[in-house]
Formats: sequence, C-alpha cells, structure tokens
Amino acid sequence: MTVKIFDTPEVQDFLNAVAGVDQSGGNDRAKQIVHRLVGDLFKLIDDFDVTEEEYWAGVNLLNALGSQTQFGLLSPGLGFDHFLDMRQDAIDAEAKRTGGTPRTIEGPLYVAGAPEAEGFARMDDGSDADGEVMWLTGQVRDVDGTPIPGAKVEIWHCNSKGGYSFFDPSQDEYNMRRTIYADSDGRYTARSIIPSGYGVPEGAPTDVVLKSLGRHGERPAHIHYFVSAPGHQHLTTQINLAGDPYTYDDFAFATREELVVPAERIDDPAEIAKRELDGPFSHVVFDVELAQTDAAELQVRHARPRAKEDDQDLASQLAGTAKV
Ligand code: MBD
Ligand code: FE
Repeated sequence: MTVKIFDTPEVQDFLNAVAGVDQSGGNDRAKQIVHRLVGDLFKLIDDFDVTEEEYWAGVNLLNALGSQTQFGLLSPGLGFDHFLDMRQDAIDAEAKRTGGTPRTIEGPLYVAGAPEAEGFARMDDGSDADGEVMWLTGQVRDVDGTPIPGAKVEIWHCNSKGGYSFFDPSQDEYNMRRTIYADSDGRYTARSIIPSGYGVPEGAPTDVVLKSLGRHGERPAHIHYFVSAPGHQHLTTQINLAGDPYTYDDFAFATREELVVPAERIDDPAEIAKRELDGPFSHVVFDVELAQTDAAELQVRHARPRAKEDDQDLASQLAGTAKV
C-alpha cells in the first residue's frame, strides 16, 4: 500500500486540534507531549500500514494490561525502567555526582510501611518450608569509606516460589519486607530465606507482549533495596544472586555487574551456632556506598504510586492491585 497521509496539511491541522494546541486552557507540557506521542503513532500507522484489526487488537491489549494493573510490570519488560536509570546515571555524571553503589530499577512490588528494626531483623515468618536460610548482611558507608550509622535500609524480596507478600495473598502481611536501621558501625543484618527467581504470570497480558517478541518473562533471584541517610543521595537498587540461569538474562534488565553477589553456603557448626541457626545457611554480603549530597530532593525516593504508600491516594491504592 502506498497511502501516506501524515505530512498532509489536513492531518497536521488535525493533530494540532487533537493535542489542544489551539485551546487556551490545559497544560502546555501535556499538549507538547500528546502532540508528539499521538503524532508519532499516526506516523507509525501510516509507515507500517497498520490495519484496523491490528489497531483494535492493540487497544484491547492496553485494556487488558490496565484491567490487571500490569503496566508497572510491562514497563521494566520493555526497558523503560532501565532507560530511566540510564538517564539518571547520565544526569548524575553531568552534575559530577559520581561514585557510590550503582542504582537499578525499583520494580512494581514495593509495599510501604514494612516493620522497622535496629541493626537486625528476621524477614521471613518461617512458613516457607522450601526456603533455604539466608544470612544477609553488609555495611553502609559514604564514598570515602566512612560508615553511616543509622542509615535506613529497606529490603524486600520474594519467597521460594517467586511470590511477593501483599501481591501474593497466601503470605502473611509484610513477609520478607523489612526496614532495618544500620547499627553504630553502619551495619545491617537480616535473617531470611534465599528468594527464587520471578516469572511473569503465564498468559497475562505482559506475557502476551513478551511472547510476541520471542522473549521470556523471567528474572533471576534478586533482593530489592532502598538505602538512605541524611546528607546522602537516596539509592534504589537490587542485588542479583550469582549463578542463577537468568542472572545475565533478566527480562527487566536490572542486572549490573557490581550488583551480582554470591550466596556462599556455610555448614561450619561454629558459624551456625554463632547465628543461632539450626543448620547450614547461605551467606550473602552486600555493602552499600552512598554518594553525598546537600540537595534535599535527592535524599528521598522519587514519587511514584506505590502500594500502601498513601491511603488517600487512589493511584497508590491501585498500584497494590497489580496482578503480578
Ligand atoms: C519483580 O520482582 C521485579 O523486581 C520486577 C522489576 C518486575 C517484576 C517482578
Ligand atoms: Fe523483584
């Protein structure tokens, strides 16, 4: 087909009308972005001769994604979360805010309001019979190596089946979610279980998109962190456990070399007894370095709809309904 209408004055005028360019009300940035976004899609329809069937199948897919609150899941799958990280890295580099543990994506499964502890917390409720005990510890320091006592370390991860509490209603509230304030030496320690990898639910709209691209929806075993302290840049990151088949093949593109951490199996009875455990465990060490900053807005996590973050906010409540 040779029909190409995008560059005609009729379509360009139409696009301006669609984006409210000729209206006095509304928001200028919204107009500019909608003009660009809709224009790019009009052009794409023209260039690829998108059929009516294809267009309405696309609309249906968007409805399916929305009805299951899966855009927060598709977003990392299509690389948007990592692309935003690449941009933040470049923004930091331009501002000469270098050093510190690298950031990587938050993902859609954080839940605000986890129980708080000082120095040490047990994160799992003991109900996961397949879970192998994990002893997770590290020190929070600034980029000069000085420990940061009282640093706030928020940790969340899934169980041995890949399920996250809250989103997986079979688990207790806040299972494997804790906030630990680092001790006087900047150290935090958690007893938990080794998480398994995560897989996008089979047949879900996100899975449909990935399959159409010949891609899988698997993530390696990983543990999420928010780390913050006054005078330091807030860090959103994750560790990926070494040796997982998906460590370097993450559908969410979150793996960074510096964040791949081994889980070391320990069966020395003295080490077991020291931690008051019943048997062998896996030791995971993750030290964190935070960049310094005086800018208050860089010391806190950016706003985003998050489960239980704000019970007055509908977007926050909606984030908790994700079928993930
Ligand atoms: C996860 O556990 C996750 O961390 C991301 C980014 C996407 C889906 C599930
Ligand atoms: Fe995750």
